[in-house]
Amino acid sequence: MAEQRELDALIVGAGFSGLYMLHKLRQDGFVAHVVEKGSGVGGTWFWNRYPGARCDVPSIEYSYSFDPELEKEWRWTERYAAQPEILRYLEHVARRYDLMRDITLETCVTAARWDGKSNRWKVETDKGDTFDAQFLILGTGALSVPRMPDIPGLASFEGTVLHSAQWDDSVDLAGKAICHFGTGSTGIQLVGEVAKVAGQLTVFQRTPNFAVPAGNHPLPRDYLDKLLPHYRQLRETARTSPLGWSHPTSPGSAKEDDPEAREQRLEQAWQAGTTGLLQAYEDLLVDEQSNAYAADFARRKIAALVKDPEKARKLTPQGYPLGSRRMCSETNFFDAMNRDNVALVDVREEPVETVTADAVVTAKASYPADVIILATGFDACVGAIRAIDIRGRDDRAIRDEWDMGPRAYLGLAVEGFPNMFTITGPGSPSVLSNVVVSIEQHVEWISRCMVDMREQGASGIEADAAAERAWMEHAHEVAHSTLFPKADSWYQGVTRDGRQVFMPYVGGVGAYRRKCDEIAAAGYQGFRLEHEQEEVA
Ligand code: NA7
Repeated sequence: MAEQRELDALIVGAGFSGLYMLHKLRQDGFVAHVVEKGSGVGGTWFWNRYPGARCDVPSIEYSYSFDPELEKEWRWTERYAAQPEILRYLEHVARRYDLMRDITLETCVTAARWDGKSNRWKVETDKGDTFDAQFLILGTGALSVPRMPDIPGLASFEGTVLHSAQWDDSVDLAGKAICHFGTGSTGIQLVGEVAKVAGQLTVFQRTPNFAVPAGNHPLPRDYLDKLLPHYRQLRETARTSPLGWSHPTSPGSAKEDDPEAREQRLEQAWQAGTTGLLQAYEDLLVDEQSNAYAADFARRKIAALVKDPEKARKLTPQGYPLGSRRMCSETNFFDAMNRDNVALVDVREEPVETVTADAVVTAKASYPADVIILATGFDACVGAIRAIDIRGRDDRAIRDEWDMGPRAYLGLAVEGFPNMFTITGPGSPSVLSNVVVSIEQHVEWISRCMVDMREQGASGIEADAAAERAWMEHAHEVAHSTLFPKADSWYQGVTRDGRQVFMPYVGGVGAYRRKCDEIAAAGYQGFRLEHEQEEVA
């Protein structure tokens, strides 16, 4: 039955963001409710159930820190948790804090309209529910709207099409002819698993990515017992660090080390797994020459890991700095490439002409397919927000407002959209950090803001246009002082007129937190607060 409710806050999404936001607001005495599209909680970890799905941030850090009791009772079994374990953890959190009674599942928020007369949001869902809320909080995730590629003829395919983020585990892949698109973090994990069961797997790659062995391993039973005395300190280190995790980046410059010492340090970092390589020297993401040393090292590793020189050539990234596109974490991707049942097609050299009822056809060959897998990514950072018809002051639509690239103050609030908060929105560290740390920081900042407003009798808060502009300029400047913008990547949004806009904030998690805290302590500098008797619009 359709619901109709008055709330302090309507939260969209029941992933890491929405679950903690609900818990925190309840603790602070607010009436909040979550609306979630999935049939269960978990967000990203609910949807991305493809074989091989795994986090590449250590599990003891990719977890909530807000409650030391929760930390004590959850034993992660692997250094990098796989999707089922993270989903179980989030389900446990939802039960432990009795969150489910305030979560509506299998429901999509379709529209939200700011009513300037009442200073409240009117929110609608696809099930006909209406919510009247003082605050609208978007915990919609940066990577939650799957991107479907524009492959000619795909609609005429008569086999099964699976997107990694909408996986159907009832599809049996054993012995099948499979054509797979996409070699980002997801594709690299998927290919490693699918290769083991497929009859024939053909991987269609557009841009090769740097991939480093994950170095995953089981955690011993007593791991947590040994960690507990230091866990709080480790969390504090993560909170104040540049990337949101405790492992520090090594000081020094790759170009200033002698070749032997450099090789040794890069080897050690490679062995540490995943993003360790990027933390081998502190200048790898700002200095082209230093970066080139590390990139060259990674290229030599690919040549050593992949037996067929032609495959190795195709898999070797060229033309962009290491780390300027998301570094991938691989477990058996390069092994898969060495298997006889795995072929690699570089679609830049051999473009796909069409998909037929049972094959993918290029100028050179026809590749049979029972199943097509699309690991083709997401409408990153903005997709899930733009999917909702959000109307702010004067009926302004966020879809149109962000046509020329997303704009937001601190990645938290948008001018023209009072009392709306975006958890890990564009302009905040979000995808360039341990996102759980960034989520906790945003949730705590938002709840503090709501408590402060309640105490001051304020009914509305809105980012000031000049403060928002200044923040975006600062974020742009910081991004352009690094090598990140030198690559085409999903970190960059594309505007209506074709410009690229770098979306996450690269200034560092710790520095960003300090800035947000200073702004709050200074009475929400850069925001306009409205008090009960005034009208916001
Ligand atoms: P990504 O990193 O966006 O990867 C998508 C991949 O799909 C990437 O290799 C794309 O190539 C490729 N792609 C997209 N369209 C096509 C077509 N038409 N043909 C061939 N290849 C195509 O998404 P992921 O899901 O892997 O990872 C997203 C994040 O989720 C990840 O970084 C983690 O943070 C979790 P392109 O690079 O665009 O040339």
